[in-house]
Amino acid sequence: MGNRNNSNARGPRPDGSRGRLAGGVGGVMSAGALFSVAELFAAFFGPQASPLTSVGAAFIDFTPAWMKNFAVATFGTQDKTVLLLSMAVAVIILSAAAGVLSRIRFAAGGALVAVFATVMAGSIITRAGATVPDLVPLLAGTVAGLWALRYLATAHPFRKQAPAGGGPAHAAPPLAAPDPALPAAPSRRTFLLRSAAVAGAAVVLGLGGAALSGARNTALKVRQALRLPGPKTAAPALPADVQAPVAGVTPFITPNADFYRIDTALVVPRLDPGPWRLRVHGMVENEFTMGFDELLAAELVESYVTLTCVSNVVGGNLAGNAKWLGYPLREVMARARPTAGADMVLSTSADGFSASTPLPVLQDHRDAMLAIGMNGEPLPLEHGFPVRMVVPGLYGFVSATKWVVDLEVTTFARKAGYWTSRGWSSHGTIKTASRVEVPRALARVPAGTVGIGGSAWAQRRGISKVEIQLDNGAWRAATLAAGASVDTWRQWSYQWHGATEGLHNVRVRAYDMDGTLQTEKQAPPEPDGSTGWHSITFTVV
Ligand SMILES: Nc1nc2c(c(=O)[nH]1)N[C@H]1C(S)=C(S)[C@@H](COP(=O)(O)O)O[C@H]1N2
Ligand SMILES: [Mo]
Repeated sequence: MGNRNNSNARGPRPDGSRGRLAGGVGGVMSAGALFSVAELFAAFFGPQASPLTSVGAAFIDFTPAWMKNFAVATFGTQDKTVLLLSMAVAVIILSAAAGVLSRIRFAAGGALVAVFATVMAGSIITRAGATVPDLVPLLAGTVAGLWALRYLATAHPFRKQAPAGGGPAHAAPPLAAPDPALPAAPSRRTFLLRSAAVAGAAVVLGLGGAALSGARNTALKVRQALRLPGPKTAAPALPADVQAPVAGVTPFITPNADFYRIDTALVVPRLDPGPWRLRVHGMVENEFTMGFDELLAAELVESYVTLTCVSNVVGGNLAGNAKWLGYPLREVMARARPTAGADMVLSTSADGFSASTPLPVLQDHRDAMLAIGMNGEPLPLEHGFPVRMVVPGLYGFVSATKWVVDLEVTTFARKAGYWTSRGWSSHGTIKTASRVEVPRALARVPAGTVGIGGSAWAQRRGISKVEIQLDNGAWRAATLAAGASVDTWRQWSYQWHGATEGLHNVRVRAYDMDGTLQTEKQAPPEPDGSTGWHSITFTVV
């Protein structure tokens, strides 16, 4: 024990580059110990008690808007993978720094770990629904991390054997020739063994912790066993020809597994419908809470609605169409009875995301709902299980709150949603959009007749006409597939006969039911949705 207890008091150790390497390795291993032990403990608290989850969430919340926009624009729905990787890199760099420092002066390395732990504690305690006991896993993890740091810092990385007499291993000149007479105290071998032991323990504890919280979480099991009730009013049957007759056009109904996913949740919230409650409050005469059973027993509606993300670029694929089953928000608002002056409903999710929806939109006759079903199934966890909002005509960032738990009737003057406070608009009516899906950009297609097709949307208004332009020629009317409702996208097609060999360009534009032409003006997604006509180039061979 003498070694370990004294190492702390030593001055700088000229370990050189190998010493720094060992310090770095020790630091990273210690971070592994910290996070895995914390993960294990977190299984007994909520997901917010996991430092990985909460730090990740804080990372997302504090990422500057421009960087987030860049991430979504560049990596699309892969943005989370990229975020996880950059977080991993940050953790490795910071923990390696603590490790290197700990070999020079253990107290300094330990202090740095304590600083990191404090920052993580801040990110945990500020999560939605977090309480002080949620800090226990972090505390346990920090103790384990500091222990591992010490355990590894006191093993010498490159001296084959350590000096006798209980003297600290690192007190001897680092590059001194090993003295065969000395007993095998902390040495390179010890260091490697200890590193392997810490790494192994971290992997076992981390995976064990994840498995344990998986087993303790009932959301998946409850979802699997859940039988949804039927709607009081079923969605009208889809016309036979909603699908444009061109192979390769996006399916009219997006299968749940293919539905785009955009949210700030690093770890998908796993809410048990049993204790789930929706709190309705604020500027209302009647505050109340609703449980999941109440929703199941209520008169439900069913409706096809195309969801669209404001981050979608011209021609992009952040849009999806599903048959939703849910309880009308109009009924929720009627029961709450908003008071004069209220003009917005701030919906908040279990993980702290929020969206500002204009109050009238939740009171008119559109099928704005608390959705519990998606294409005949309970909502998939990543699409908001057990309950989310679906509001025809508005971008998701101001309406489609997943894992929703709170509706506050308020005003735009008083409150702002998650993205509004990060540079995006407070309102988000979906803009008319159209895109070419076939041929794919840069495709090579055989000469003769070329099938061209795609989708267009103007939720709430509906699409009345789509036109295409070939090689900057005259605009020609495309054939519209049948429409399901004004709230869904509409497919179009065009058969180009006698296509000649060479490079070609096709451009598309749509008109809504009011006869208003989609604007040609190019605009980026920020702050309230992209605009411009989509065009692609392909080669006829
Ligand atoms: N809880 C929560 N709900 C959310 C979001 C979020 O980040 N968190 N993102 C919104 C955005 S920006 C969009 S476009 C839609 C996407 O819904 P989807 O992932 O089911 O396609 O969810 C909305 N609801
Ligand atoms: Mo979005």
